[in-house]
Amino acid sequence: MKDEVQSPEERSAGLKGMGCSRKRVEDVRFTQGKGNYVDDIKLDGMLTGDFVRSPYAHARIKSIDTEAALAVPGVLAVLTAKDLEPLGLHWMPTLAGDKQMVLADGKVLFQGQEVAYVVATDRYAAADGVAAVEVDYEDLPVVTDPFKAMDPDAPVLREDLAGQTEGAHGPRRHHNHIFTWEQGDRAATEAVLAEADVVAEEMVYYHRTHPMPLETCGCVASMDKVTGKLTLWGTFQAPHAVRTVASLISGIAEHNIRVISPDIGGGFGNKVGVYPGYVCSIVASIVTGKPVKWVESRMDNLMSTAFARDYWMQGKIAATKEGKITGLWCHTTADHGGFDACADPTKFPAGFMNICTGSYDIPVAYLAVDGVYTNKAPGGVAYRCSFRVTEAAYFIERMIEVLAIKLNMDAAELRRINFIRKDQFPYQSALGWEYDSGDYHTAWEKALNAVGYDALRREQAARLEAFKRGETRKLIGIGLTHFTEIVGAGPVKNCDILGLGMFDSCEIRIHPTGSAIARLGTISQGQGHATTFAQIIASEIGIPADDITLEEGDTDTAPYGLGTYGSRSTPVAGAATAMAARKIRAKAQMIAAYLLEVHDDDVEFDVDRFVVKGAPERFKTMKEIAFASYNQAIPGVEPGLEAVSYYDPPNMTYPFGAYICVMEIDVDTGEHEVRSFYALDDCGTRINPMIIEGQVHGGATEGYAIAMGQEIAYDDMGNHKTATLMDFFVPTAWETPHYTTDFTVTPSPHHPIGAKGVGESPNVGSVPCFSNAVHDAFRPFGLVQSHMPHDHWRIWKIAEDLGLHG
Ligand code: PCD
Repeated sequence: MKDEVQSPEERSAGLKGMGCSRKRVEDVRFTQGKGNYVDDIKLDGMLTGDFVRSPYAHARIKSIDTEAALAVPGVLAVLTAKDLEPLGLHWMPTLAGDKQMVLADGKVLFQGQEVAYVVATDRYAAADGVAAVEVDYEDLPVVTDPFKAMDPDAPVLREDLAGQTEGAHGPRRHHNHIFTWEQGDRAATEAVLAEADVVAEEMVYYHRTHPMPLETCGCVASMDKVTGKLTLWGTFQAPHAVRTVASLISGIAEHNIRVISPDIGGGFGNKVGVYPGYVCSIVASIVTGKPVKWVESRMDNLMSTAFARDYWMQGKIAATKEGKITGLWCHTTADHGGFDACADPTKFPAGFMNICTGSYDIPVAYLAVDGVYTNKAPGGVAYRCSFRVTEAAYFIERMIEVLAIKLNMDAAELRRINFIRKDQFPYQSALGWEYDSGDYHTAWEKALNAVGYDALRREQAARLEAFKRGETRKLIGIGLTHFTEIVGAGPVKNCDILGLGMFDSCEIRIHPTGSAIARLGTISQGQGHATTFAQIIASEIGIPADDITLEEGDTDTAPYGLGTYGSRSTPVAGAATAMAARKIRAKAQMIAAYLLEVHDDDVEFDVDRFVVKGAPERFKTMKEIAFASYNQAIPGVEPGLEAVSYYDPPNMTYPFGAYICVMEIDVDTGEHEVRSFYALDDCGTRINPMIIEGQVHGGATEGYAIAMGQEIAYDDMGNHKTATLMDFFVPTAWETPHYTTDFTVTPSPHHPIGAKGVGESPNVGSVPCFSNAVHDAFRPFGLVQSHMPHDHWRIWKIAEDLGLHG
């Protein structure tokens, strides 16, 4: 057989296992238009639901008249809070311990809020019905500024919370206050600040933005009145959690609910939460006895489902004259909109914002976060970052630059002086995390060398001189960032969502002929899980990745898992995959030993087979072993070859990266050109280098959008100003910079294959990098801090304010 003459290296290459840039198996269907998204689902007699949304940001609802709407041909029902109230479904719990109106109950708190749900035979009839619903509003004073929201006489937004001084995360100080979250040692940090040689202080704002997946959120609910079973297809990043929550709030037994996430066109955190559209569609299906589809429009999506960021971070950073950081202080005001619907693990009301000491060895630190209600959409989702890590990274990477200015130091050098050293890992941070592994100095030197840092600084200085001489109107900015992520939630002991511990799972079944199916508790939204997780199994048990089907997202078949967000799939479900595969390998070893008539310990694994130690010509391939497990009675061994693993990670993983951006800025027009962008990522063991590169390109492009133009903006009346793609900047291929990717490999010591997550890293790292480049260009003229997004106008305004327009 050909097989037997192949070298182990050849056999190994044939598996397309870990480390192989295997082509994405998903793309065969995606590139041919054969994906199956929620809106592709068409069921017999299926109805459509659509929302009447509030034009006001804050108003009392005096009446809702549905009569004209019900007369529209094709309209079957119009649901309002009054209809949901007897079912106890007019409000629903949020993931953050708050509650949220499903349909406006007496008042509205943000523009675009769901007021009534129209059910009709098709989308057009539903739209006509929506237009015919008459709502009588009485407008109320609006608060869009989180600081003004805390004024003593600010309007009361959440009347339902009147008199409640205790919130889900401790005492509330004011009627628009949600929580205060404190971490670290305040007294020690303040003492350090008081005595420090140098203290740099700045307000760093990370503006409100939106994940904006290409596919908006949606679902199809189908209640089968005969069997009593509810099937819910939807764009869910956590299908099992949706099933449990749906059961708890609807009272339908969990085994009678089947949740299916079909193909998803990007999630980015937007599809983690539970939205009114899901609840209303389920109710409508129960009421009408027909399947009901609800799919958001682009405006619906940008106006009402999960925004991201909106953190005002006041920082103080202390250092010695030589630049050694001695302490960090941060007070954050978090604008949560009308309801606290953040998607964070329960015990972390500000997510993992306490990773804000970043890549630096900072002995003492203090963080306080105040969550505040305003008349904006709810959400606060971890848009391509593990629960506020991107805010934390932006904060510290700006504070480092601000400190470098104060110290009159090179910011690359300042970072170098303060990095956590390789020998300090596992590293205990001042704000409570244990970083698993890292080698920041090596990554940093590699990055600086790769871009030719010293030469770049010389070029920048020469350009500055030319600018001053009037020979050019373009400045050069060099943006530096070294970020540390925290991904893979993650230890069940401190991470849960609505009480569900954040483990994850994988089940593997080997078929008699040696091919396999694996099912996971996670769900790909474009990341390529079907490609990469099969690669882990291929390397672990020696079955070619091409012979492994990978399935996710159907709660009737997949093992329970907490889903995909927070770059947790590789750290948690990826670990479960390796562990389940190892169970299979252990059983295969027993079978092989039996077949080869030797003791279990006398065979060893070799790529795709077990060989007798010292007698390499005597072996059984995994294919043979698989068949034997189904066709032979093996004493003491159960038939079949299957395993499942539920994995509770002992710690999170801490990927990191060194990013450098070179930008040209036109002082007169405010236009910029990204001349180069270098991204070095360390995500431990790399499963699929090509997919990693794709992740970095995608995440960095989202980061580019956020830093350079994208925002969710409101006017003083709470009108949403950026609810279409005319106003909300999404880069096309035209604007997207060119990226150079690179890597180092520092495995995670506690992960079975040493892998860390990577999907979020490029968003976390690139935003401060782009922003620092803009700031750096104007540093010689005294710019210290200017808020994102750095669109052309805002950059022009920096130059104007600095007097550079003459
Ligand atoms: N990897 C490899 N290696 C390593 C790592 C990793 O290979 N070392 C790969 C894996 O396997 C996959 C990816 O890569 O495939 C990713 O991974 P991760 O990091 O683990 O992650 P995941 O979990 O899977 O995912 C998640 C993420 C997130 S979070 C986000 S936002 C985003 C990212 O992912 N999203 C998305 N990316 C992406 N892509 C796409 N395409 N789409 C989408 O949607 Mo959140 O929290 O949700 O916000």
